[in-house]
Amino acid sequence: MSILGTRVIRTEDPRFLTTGGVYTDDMRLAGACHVHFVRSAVAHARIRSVDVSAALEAPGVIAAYTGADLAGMPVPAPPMPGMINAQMGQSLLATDTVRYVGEPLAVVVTEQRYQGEDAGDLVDVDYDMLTPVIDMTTAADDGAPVLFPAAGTNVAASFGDRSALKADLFDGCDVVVTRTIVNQRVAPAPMETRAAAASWDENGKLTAWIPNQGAQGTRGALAGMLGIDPAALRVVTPDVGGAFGAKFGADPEHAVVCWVARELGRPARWAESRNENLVGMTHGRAQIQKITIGGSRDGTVGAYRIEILQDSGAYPRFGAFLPALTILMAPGPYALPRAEAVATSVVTNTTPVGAYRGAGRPEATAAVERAMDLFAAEIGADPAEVRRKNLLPAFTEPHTTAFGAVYDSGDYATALDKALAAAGYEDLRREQAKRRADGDVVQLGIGLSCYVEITGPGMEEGGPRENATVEVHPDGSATILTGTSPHGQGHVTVWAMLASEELGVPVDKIDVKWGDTDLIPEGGGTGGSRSLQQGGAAVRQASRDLLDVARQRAADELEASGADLVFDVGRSAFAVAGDPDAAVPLARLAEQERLFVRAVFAAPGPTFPFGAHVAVAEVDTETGKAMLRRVVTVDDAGTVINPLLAEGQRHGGIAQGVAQALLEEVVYDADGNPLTSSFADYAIVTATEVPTFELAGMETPTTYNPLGAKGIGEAGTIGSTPAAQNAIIDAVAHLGVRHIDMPASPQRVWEALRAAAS
Ligand code: MCN
Repeated sequence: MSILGTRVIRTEDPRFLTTGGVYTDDMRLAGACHVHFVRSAVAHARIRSVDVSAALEAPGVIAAYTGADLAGMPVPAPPMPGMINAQMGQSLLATDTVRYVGEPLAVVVTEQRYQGEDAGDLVDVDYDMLTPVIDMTTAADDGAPVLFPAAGTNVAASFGDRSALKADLFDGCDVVVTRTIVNQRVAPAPMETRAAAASWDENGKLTAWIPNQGAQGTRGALAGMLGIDPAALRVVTPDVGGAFGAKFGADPEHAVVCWVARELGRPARWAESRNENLVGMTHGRAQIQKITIGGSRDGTVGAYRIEILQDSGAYPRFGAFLPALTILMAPGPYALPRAEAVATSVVTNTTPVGAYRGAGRPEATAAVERAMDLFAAEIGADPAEVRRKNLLPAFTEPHTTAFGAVYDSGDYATALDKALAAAGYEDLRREQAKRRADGDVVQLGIGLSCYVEITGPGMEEGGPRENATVEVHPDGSATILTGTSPHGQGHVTVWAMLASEELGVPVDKIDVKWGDTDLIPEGGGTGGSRSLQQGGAAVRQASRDLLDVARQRAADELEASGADLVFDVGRSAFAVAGDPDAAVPLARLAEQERLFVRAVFAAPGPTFPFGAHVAVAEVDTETGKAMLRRVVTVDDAGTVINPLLAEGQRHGGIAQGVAQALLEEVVYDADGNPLTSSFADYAIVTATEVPTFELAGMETPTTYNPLGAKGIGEAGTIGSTPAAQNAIIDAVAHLGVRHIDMPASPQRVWEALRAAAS
């Protein structure tokens, strides 16, 4: 029986549950000093002076540095040069201008960590205040203060041609609805905050321990910021306590820690506080979307347009590029005869925006799913019927959308039907009708969302790819080296399952290594839910290639022809066909000479998982309090290799997705002061706010990799947000409410009810 598709329990967990993980902050580094960042207290100002003299006198202080000390360091252009305004790079420490509260502008270096907290308070910064730009809607206005005078504009990037938008796009539509909606800024808030430890050896080689999503990408980013040859840098990834997209590459703080270690000639380390994390780590989402949808009264959509405004924060990072992904996925799973999308990314005096679980695709789904509900409400139709009417028919050959996405395979209507059936949709509508008729204080809402998303995108020439090395040892164990970088996804278990399936080596005798650039110089890391379909596929390929090498060795050993040998997975041995006693185990073939193979799997393209979510909410019409009662989902990620892990990914994703709909929001005041810089103010989701999720199964394999697998890591986040938001709005729709922005806090719901009543 195949091990694939079975619920193998995570082999990672015994260690986590007994001795515990070893995170960057746990790395022992003899003689290390501690770096403490002094961060801007204001959103926008010229720095008149930074006086570190008092800090230098404080106990335990070894050194203090300001932007002036690092002035010679490179200022890397934002990522995706050519698309993003190259004049908007960030110095490692702010030199003349600070552009957001929390921007690092100086460091104090101390013997003990606590000493840095105290000494940092003694650094005296004299600011010359500038008018901040906080509201993204006014950032591009004439006369708005410009963050980067050299750029002469606050526009970091534009996507699509606004002047080409068609005036007649909605001609012929019986009904046209338009609405501006907010996809609010949220914080990734991983359990482990950012950290770094750095040490240079006598030959000038740097080793940097950093929690990240891909050591190779981190090495490239770090080398760029330090102006050193990547070959002179080894990045090691210790255990990582969650990343959610925000630990890709490297941040200025990581480079500063490395710089300090070189400057002082001793190891240096840093671990940020929760407070720092909430203002210092990139945020996610942060879009305002103007959506317009039109169609006929029978429920057929004729045209759809989305105009996106993206807040990139103070320095364009991946966030400035997010709208490109939103546009790519704008039509979702629907066959929209006419569709248009444009986007502008602006800089504001707020924390930079980066990737956060789903990165651009949840924003696309939220927009089109709100549009479907607005349209359905306008024509008085059932939202499920409107969706079904407009979904693309099932396809097995690639389908190219108007926005250039090539969907590999899909069966969206079946996903919707399965989700509706699992939820008992008709019964829910009956229950809703009854409560409405009875005028109950607590009303019931049913929210739907259909989604398709892109996983494993890659800009590499020749398509996305990943490498794996598989080695069998003389003692019968095996080692896998992978270019992916798990931080909670369970690759150790699944990569071992994949190799075990081919080689017959038991899962618990397979060691999986990643995240050390000396050991594994190349790799794409983990993001975009790419790992299984590319990294996992590489493990299978390397395992099969290894069998080819081993077959030849076995043939020599058994004095038989390779063609006459069969591989007996149960015994992990080659045997002569028809003579099972004439056999040689793989382990023995590794005795004379190492038995290993490195393979690169190249995918023909990204894959497009899809699904449908149904959320059921109760809303107290007197207080505005919304409670999520059920979340029923179908998330089709092709062939599932380990259902336990895939379901775990769905659980985590759904929780983070509904959190955006219900609770989470990064808020600034008008001066750019963050109002949500602790967990007392940033309402991160907890188990209390979510029901037990009901997961229905559906697997439509892809032909893009031999596993048939698509990504599952972000799907839950993408489908659940609009389902939960739509459910809350649906609960009060009969009272005249058409839209409530996220998070649907009691205050917002209550205000919407008041506005509808008047
Ligand atoms: N899997 C499977 N069958 C499939 C698809 C996936 O069994 N058809 C399994 C895989 O073997 C793997 C897991 O599910 O163990 C997720 O695989 P995949 O969808 O390939 O996603 P990645 O491993 O590339 O994970 C990335 C994704 C992203 S982009 C974010 S953001 C995210 C997420 O994963 N961040 C996470 N899940 C997270 N989970 C944790 N605990 N922490 C994070 O920071």
